[in-house]
Amino acid sequence: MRIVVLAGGIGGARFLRGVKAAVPDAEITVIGNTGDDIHLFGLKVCPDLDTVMYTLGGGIDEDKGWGRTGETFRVKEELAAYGVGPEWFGLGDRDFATHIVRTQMLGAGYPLSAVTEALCDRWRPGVRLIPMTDDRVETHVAIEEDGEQRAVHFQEYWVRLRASVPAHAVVPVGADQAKPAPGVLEAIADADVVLFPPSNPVVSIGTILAVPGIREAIADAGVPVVGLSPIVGDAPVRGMADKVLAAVGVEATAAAVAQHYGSGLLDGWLVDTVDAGSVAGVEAAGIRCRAVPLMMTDADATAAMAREALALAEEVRA
Ligand code: FO1
Repeated sequence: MRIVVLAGGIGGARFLRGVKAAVPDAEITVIGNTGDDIHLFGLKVCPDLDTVMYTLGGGIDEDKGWGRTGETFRVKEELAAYGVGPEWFGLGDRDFATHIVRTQMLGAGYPLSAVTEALCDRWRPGVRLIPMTDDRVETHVAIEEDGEQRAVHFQEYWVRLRASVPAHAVVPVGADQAKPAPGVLEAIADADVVLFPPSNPVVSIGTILAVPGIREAIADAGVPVVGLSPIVGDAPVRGMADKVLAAVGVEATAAAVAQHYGSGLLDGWLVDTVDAGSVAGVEAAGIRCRAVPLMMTDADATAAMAREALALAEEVRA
């Protein structure tokens, strides 16, 4: 079975573990969000690609959900001693090596998709990980801080400001000019099923869908497209998805997120059992919906979620 998964960072990476456990023989292609990418200290950092790579490759810091396990921060401390920041973004020593290799290869002319493949040669994540595009896309957030409006990089909004200031707009700068990376459209066309993990629908999956051609390819693929709600009981399972949903005028409910994707894209939607009351409304909007446990508390629970998503895909296909 060929499965395509659109993935952001922590939620997407953890769900992917469940997919691998549920269908060990599947050929899984992950289309990774690169809108969170940031240039720091002259280096290209790709948080979501790295989170998927480290999580599936066994190198992730399990507590934080990002960065490397057993990490130290000597380089960051030395940079701070020179007065060089930002101090609010935690790049560890081991992680730095990844960004150095990536930046060196990009400087030598390799596209990000080829660089990601090379990095994955070390981590062997057991999936094919492709960035959504080789072109530069950067998510910016229009915020209001100290009475002034300005646009900041998504990481500044997310990590420095902890999404605590009002966000008026979320803009994937460069997405409209970006082309899907090699292999993205082919993987979608060849897929048996497309899954949207419980990732952020605006800044993760929304950014991937903003690359011209990807949304259309998924809608036209003629295969079941099934998503899992990142909102449980009217709050994000983790992260601050509610803040960016408000910025795009979408209510933070499982049903509203399904309708935000829309029946033109989504065939099936899983909500948590606490949101069972929203199933009828989602179905009325033309999206097949089931209520199942959606908390990724451990490996078994996550694999069960993946199995439910694939079962719903089969129901839709029949
Ligand atoms: N998230 C944080 O909350 N604080 C950090 O200092 C931080 C550093 C960081 C470094 C490398 C990396 O790959 C991810 C990192 N993240 C950090 C996670 C990241 O900012 C976001 O969670 C994702 O971009 C959202 O998907």
